[in-house]
Amino acid sequence: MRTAVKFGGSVITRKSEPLSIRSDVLVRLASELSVFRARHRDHELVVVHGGGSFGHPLVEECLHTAGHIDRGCFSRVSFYMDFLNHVVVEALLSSELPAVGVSPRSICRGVEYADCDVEVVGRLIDAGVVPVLHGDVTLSKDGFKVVSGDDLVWYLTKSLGVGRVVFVTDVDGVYDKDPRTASDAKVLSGMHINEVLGAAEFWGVRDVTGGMLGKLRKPLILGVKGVEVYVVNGLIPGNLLNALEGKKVVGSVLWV
Ligand code: ATP
Ligand code: IP8
Repeated sequence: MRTAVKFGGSVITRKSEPLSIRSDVLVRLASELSVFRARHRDHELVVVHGGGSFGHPLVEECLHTAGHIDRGCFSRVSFYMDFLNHVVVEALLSSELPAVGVSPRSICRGVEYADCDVEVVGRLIDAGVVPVLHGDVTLSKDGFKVVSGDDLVWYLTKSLGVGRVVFVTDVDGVYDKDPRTASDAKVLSGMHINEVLGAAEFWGVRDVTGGMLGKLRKPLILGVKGVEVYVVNGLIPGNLLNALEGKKVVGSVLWV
């Protein structure tokens, strides 16, 4: 079986503090991934990480000042996303995982729902490597655009026969309403993503790639089917490992 794991920017970085990595969380997530791989040798993994406080604030600033992603912005965002990718790959290597960074801007033309030559990613997986992609900026026919890590997850899922997707975030799953303002807010679980979209409210600052709503809408648009989807809190130790092993988690277990 193939599993795609998204290390959300909300969990591996502090999204409200520019260029700030949660190193302790990243190292623990890497070790959970490593334990999983050691226990399940036949199981293949692909990792994607988000932009968090390395991607989103920079892109927002460009959109605010220039109104679009210009050349300077493209190169700055590329630099910081590569930096974050190195840190993530380094954490995985330190946990004995054969991780290799793959730069989406080198294989994707963007944009809306990614459009990438993922064949190389499939070959790396076949070779026993753990490819590590990330939300990025890319050159599309309409200029420089953002490619969300979420879109990449779904694109890879559709193209490479992924059977389980684990979104690691900073929340206890997909809530029906904002738990900070509604004391009766519940985590939605055991449903098709379609039902979740009908039952959930989405709040907060929509980051440049659409936040939680964006994550859940894309598989329906791409026509992804037959996939188990976990949205789990990566701040809770053991939660990622449990999701990978299909056990009980603090989070939402959904399907599409
Ligand atoms: P990044 O895009 O940087 O990789 P991420 O993938 O970790 O980040 P976000 O896109 O920030 O995650 O989405 C997670 C956030 O979505 C949560 O921190 C929460 O504030 C927000 N959110 C909005 N609506 C909901 C909802 N119904 N249930 C759970 N979280 C929600
Ligand atoms: O955080 C966005 O990817 P995401 C990447 O996975 C940038 O949505 C550069 C903002």
